[in-house]
Amino acid sequence: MNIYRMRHLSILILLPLTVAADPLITHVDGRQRVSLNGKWQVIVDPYELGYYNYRYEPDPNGWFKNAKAQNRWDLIEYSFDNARLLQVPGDWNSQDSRLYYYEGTVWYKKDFDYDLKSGRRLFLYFGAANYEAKVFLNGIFLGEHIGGFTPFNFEITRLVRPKDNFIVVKIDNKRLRDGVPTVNTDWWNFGGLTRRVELIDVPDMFVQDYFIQLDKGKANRIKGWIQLSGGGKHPLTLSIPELKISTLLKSDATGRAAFQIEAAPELWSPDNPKLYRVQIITSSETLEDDIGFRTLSTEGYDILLNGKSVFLRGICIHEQAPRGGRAATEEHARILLSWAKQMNCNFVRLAHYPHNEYMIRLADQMGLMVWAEIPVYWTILWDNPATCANAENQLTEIITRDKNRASVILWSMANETPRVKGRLEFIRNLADKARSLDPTRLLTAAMERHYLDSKTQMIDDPLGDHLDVFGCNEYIGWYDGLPEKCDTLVWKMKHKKPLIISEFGGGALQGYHGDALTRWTEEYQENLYQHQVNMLKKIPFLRGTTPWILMDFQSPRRPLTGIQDGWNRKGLISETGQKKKAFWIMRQWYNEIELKK
Ligand code: GCB
Repeated sequence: MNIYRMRHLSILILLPLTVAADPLITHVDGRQRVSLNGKWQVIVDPYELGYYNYRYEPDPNGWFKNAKAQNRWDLIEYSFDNARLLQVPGDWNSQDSRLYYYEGTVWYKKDFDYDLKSGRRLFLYFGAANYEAKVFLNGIFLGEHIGGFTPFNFEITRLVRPKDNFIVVKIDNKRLRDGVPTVNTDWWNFGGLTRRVELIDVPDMFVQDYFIQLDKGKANRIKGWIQLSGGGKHPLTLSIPELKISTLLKSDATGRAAFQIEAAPELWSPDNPKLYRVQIITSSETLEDDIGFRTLSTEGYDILLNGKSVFLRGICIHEQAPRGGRAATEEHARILLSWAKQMNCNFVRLAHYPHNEYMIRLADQMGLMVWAEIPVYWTILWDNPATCANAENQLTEIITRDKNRASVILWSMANETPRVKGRLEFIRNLADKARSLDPTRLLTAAMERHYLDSKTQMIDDPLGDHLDVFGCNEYIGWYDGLPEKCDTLVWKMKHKKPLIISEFGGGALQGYHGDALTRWTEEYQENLYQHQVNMLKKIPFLRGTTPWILMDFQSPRRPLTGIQDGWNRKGLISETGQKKKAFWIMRQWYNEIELKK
């Protein structure tokens, strides 16, 4: 493959070229692996001194060489041995107060030994690194990855040695106008190795990836494919013991085995989050995963889960850890999703980018449906082909990672994008890509409450033509009038498609009390939610809501003065875990909806 040739070339000329990651290995938890989490040595490098020389050309003796002085007179201006330590997974901003608002390059280094047995291959896997990562092993460039929220891996079979390996990663979280997201967002741009790092040890021929779900709309047919690494015709077995399925398959010349199997699984739903142990057995390994089966479709205004209309009792969630920093651990995921359960949710919108795989796995187990999203947020450079390719790549990576999770019901293409030239083509291209990779899920985007014209006051966005579900953000009572405005509105939609109010809400500082007209008090927020709920109850085609947002989150758009103090205060729960009054309004409404089911 040309990637290998390019890598070889880059070793020869010693200058890092652009090299993409190797095809993603999915379901890393099911593999033989060794964690590289823990303390990494880091050097902060705002001028990218470790990468460019003084003519701003890539330096073949950059810091990825991990050079050490051999003599007293050697001039080497950096040393990982004397560097600071940071915890991985974790962002750098929340771990060192000097880096609180730092955006730029940080070099990470970790040593390891590894005894790779013959007949095995080794991959270096990153759950995510925000935003651009250049990865080196033993001084040699492996490749780079762009995009802060999706996994990537590099094969290191031929480069790894039994002792004294060192990985160096240059991570740069500078915001870029042509990036995805772009420079302007309402969340903090946490930098670093924000998710786990692992060595994945697989046999020569291994199960690269698989898609095992119910056929679209068919509750009695499991359909999909298994992809082996490399091509070639090999026998393999797909087995689901509990369903008494054991099907012999054979891969084709490309290493892919497509199948469809008649079956009658118990269906996954929030009330019954049933998962089946699925086994893929080849001559060299048995890979096991827990997979749920359910159908999804829309009919007019309805979202049908397993053929029945469902109301999505949801909440938006940022990947924000309580008390600060990027949520990085399974424990963080459990805390956030348990709060959603306490509110009686059956649905979560994981805004505004792909969240940690822990979230999706737990949602599968806890019975929470998921809206998964990519950071095509606000004012992306719609006409820039590289921006488009970047968004498409992030979408592909997240669908690749999560396509076997029953909890994921919606892929969201974008959030609050302006109706400008190029935007429609950009997002339509993403929707086409999503459908080609995964024909089973519904597609949506969070749009806005724009009227077709002021006379009819009919809500419209041409983007809705290309999606299955219409997501609409609105801030009536906060940015848009006072809470009473909710009482005066009549909702009309051009699209006869299910509507989700994908955001509404307002800010409150937990513990700050006053009357219902005083901004930032819990009482204002509570009153706003009361008016919102009364309005929402009257929208006949509403099929779900995800208020903004579960917990307060860090955002540089929220001035470091007084109440907000660097935090978006629209959470129903404070960053210290205290519930605000509005939390109980939502809980009560969701209880009522559930009782009426
Ligand atoms: C929005 C955005 C969200 C913001 C929120 C706010 O419409 O989608 O990312 O954080 O408003 O609080 O203003």
